[in-house]
This record gives sequence, structure tokens and C-alpha cells, in this order.
Amino acid sequence: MKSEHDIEALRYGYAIGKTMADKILVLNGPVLNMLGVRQPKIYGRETLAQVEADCRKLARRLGVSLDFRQSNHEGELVDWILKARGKVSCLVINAAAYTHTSVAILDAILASEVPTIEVHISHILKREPFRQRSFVSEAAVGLISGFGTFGYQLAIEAAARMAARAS
Ligand code: CA2
Repeated sequence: MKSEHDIEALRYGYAIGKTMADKILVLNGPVLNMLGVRQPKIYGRETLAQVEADCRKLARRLGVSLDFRQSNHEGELVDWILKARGKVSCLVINAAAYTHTSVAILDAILASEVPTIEVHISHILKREPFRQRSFVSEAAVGLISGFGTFGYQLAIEAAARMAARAS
């Protein structure tokens, strides 16, 4: 018979028996499912599935479990962030266009009280003025931007170190 914790763990994709300190949630916002398919000059040639595979490899090496998700829907991202409260040690988020528009995602991060690392593939401060404003940054511990998809690896490394320090 599975406990409520085990069912939650399965739903979130966490390894049963791991503690909150071991869990990193990676969220990706709208249109990132098109990664590697269009605009390779800005976002590179790697697909989101390849980014996920690289992140999983690194997470295994670091001994942390990973839940990696993408949604084109603001409300779905908000729900995932709120459900992470008390269950994950760190949120890594590339909110894509919602970075620059979504007070709802900012409020969800603040309400979740989950330490958050903001990631962008491109260097948002060097792009159009509307991309230079980030609501996510108001709540994030730090920002990784401009390192291409390698930024996800940097964020997971930082998240694992933060979690180890906190536990
Ligand atoms: O640089 C980033 O990671 C961004 O978060 C990407 C967002 C953009 O709105 C942000 O300003 C910066 C765009 C994600 C859409 O990804 C695409 C992938 C392939 C083709 C077109 C868009």
C-alpha cells in the first residue's frame, strides 16, 4: 500500500525515499517546446528533450532528483509552482515570455517560498527593452542568462549546492 507521500512522489516524478533537500523542479514556459526547431541563432540547436536529458544526467551525478516540465499555459505553471511548496528544495525556472509579463508567476513563487533560480538561454539584458524587465527576478535568488542551454546545467549545479548547504 502506497502512502500519500509516495503517491505525491510518483506524481511529481521524485524518487521515493528522497528528502525535500534532494528535489529540484525545473519549469519551462511558453514556446520552449519549440527549442531547436526555430530561431537557432538566438536559442541554439538543442531541443528541450535534449536539455532535459542533459539535466537528468547531471542530476544523477549530483545525487539529486529532478522533475522537468514545460507548459504553454500560465495557470498550469502557477499550479505547479504552488504545489512545489514544502516539497522541493529549489525551483529552476525559465518562464520564457511570462518572465516579462506575469505577476501571477511572481506571486506564486513568493507564495511557494521555494528558493528560485531564474534561467534564460539568451542574454535578456542585451535584448529588446521589453525583455530587460523580469518579474521573476523580483523573487529569484539569482539569474543565469546568456549561456545558452548550458545555463540549465549551471542552475542545477547551483540548486544542488544550495540544497546541500541548507540541509
Ligand atoms: O532566453 C530565454 O530563455 C527566454 O526566456 C526565451 C523566451 C523569451 O520570450 C525570453 O525573452 C527569453 C522565448 C522562448 C521561446 O523559445 C523559442 C524556441 C524556438 C523558437 C522560437 C522560440
